[in-house]
Amino acid sequence: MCGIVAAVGSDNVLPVLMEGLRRLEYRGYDSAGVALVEQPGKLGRAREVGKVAALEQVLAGVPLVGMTGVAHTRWATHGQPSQVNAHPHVSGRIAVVHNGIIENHGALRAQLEAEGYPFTSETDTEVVAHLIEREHRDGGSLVDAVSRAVDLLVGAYALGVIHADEPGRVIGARQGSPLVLGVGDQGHYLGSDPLALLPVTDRFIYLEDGDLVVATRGGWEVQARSTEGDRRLVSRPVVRYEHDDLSVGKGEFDHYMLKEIHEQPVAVANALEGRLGDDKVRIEALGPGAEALLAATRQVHIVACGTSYHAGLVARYWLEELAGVPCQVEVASEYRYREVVASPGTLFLTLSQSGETADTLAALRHACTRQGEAAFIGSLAICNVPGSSLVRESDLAVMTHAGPEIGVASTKAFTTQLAALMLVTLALRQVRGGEAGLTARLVHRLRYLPTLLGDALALDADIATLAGRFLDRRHTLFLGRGAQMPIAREGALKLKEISYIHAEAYAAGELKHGPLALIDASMPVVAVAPMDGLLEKLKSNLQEVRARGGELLVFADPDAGLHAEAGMTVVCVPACCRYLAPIVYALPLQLLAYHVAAARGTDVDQPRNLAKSVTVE
Ligand code: HGA
Repeated sequence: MCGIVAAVGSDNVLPVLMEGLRRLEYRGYDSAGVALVEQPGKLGRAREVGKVAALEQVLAGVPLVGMTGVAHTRWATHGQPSQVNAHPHVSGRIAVVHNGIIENHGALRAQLEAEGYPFTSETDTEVVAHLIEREHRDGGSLVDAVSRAVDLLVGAYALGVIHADEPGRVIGARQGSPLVLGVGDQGHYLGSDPLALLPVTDRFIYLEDGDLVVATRGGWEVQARSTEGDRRLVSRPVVRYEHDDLSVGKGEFDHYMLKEIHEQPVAVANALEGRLGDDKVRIEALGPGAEALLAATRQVHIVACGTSYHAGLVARYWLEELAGVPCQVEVASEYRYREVVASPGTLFLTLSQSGETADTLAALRHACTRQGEAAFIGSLAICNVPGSSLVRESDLAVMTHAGPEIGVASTKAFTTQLAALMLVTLALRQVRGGEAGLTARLVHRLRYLPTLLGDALALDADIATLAGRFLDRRHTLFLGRGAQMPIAREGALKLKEISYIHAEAYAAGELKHGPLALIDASMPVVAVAPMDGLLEKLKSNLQEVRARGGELLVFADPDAGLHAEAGMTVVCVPACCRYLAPIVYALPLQLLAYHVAAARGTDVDQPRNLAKSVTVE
């Protein structure tokens, strides 16, 4: 999703800005731009559609030099991807970059047009540039003008603002979209993600909603809105970033996604590290207050988006069966606008790779406002990014330790979320006095899980061969039952997001209630068939497909009694216990999606129209 980088230093900051943009490329975007104060009174700007490399080419012809600047990668929400819509947007001698959505942009635009401001783009962002210009026109400080301007905005924003007459000063503002201040020795920086700034600093201030920041070469100050509504200087902690740098590259792999698929044994081992005792989960290792929070839990609401939502759907099966805790799972974009009824003792559990997913954060805040009703006892976030908004705003955060995930299509973030959810499930089972024998067996199997995942990855070459069958297909159906149904959904999501082949997933028992009508020889059907109590039911569903000429690709347990026959290909997945099977079976489906997409020649790591870290609603 959109990325912001801004810098003020004692040397030309263009290289810092461009490196920052390159580091944000993995999030997906459609255009890029940069603006610098070249000399007092003079702004230089370059914008280009497409990749950062295209912007670099423009800059090679017309180099910009300056010690103060803002830069942006845009993922269009308002107005098509085009040069005129790319950020920075300029009004007078002010340049602005923006992440988020200004919801009242229509009314503000009409007002500003009536006042004579000429609009050159279709974006919501341009109103922000003109508003700041209007508020600054009659003098006063730039930060006060930004403050007055943002008070007029409804919606979400992270902003970076520079003024041609104020070299040596960058203003930032945050409301609902992430923004950090990087504290460096050679200058100060703004970034929508600390990863963008790691070459120049590992010290960050995570700005809070309502904050304004003024960064200069030698210092910074943060203003927060007080309860009386005015702004006051506040002190925010400087936090050292303790995460691997993403500059590790793709290594021997063609794409980050394939690398991340293959990192899963290590990533899941890291997610489990230090959290398993001899026969139990070490609840204290889940974080301070975990035991008390889980002991008070009578029900769980899981809220997430996309792949994380699928992890939540798997967890519902675990939580109800293994911990006896009622659980509901919902996509955050619906939950946040619903009058949710929660029974007393409800734990609000969110899942997000980045911890900045706008809908999930809004759902958390929505649930927090309802804590007054005493139904919600607290919030637990399962997240991959330390210091992210979700982590900071939740009562308890269980980190997944997956390491930076660069591919837009989530893989290792998903399986590490599942590992963390299994830990939370077993912890709940323990505090509720669940039978200890099964807990101990599952703890032992969790220790063995990374090895099992390594065995599943050995299917890579076979799956690459099978992928050829999907290349010219337009539709695919994925089937699963029980806790594998969300895995089928995740398999379909992976395939559609990176190969652009339409894929749907169904609980196999639902076939006869509609989707069976789609089945013919041109519709491949992918099924997941581990050893569980629903295997025989699933086999009957597969027969229903075969009877209609559907072509089956089944990922099955070696002892499932499923064998290759005309119209059915069976790929044996390493034998595993039914509770952990969703984690193991996720891998072959990821590999299938990857190889189909790679063979179709799509942009696997940055699929069209999609973005990582979905910071807009
Ligand atoms: N609304 C702005 C910025 C979009 C954004 O933040 N995307 O992640 C635009 O459309 O330019």
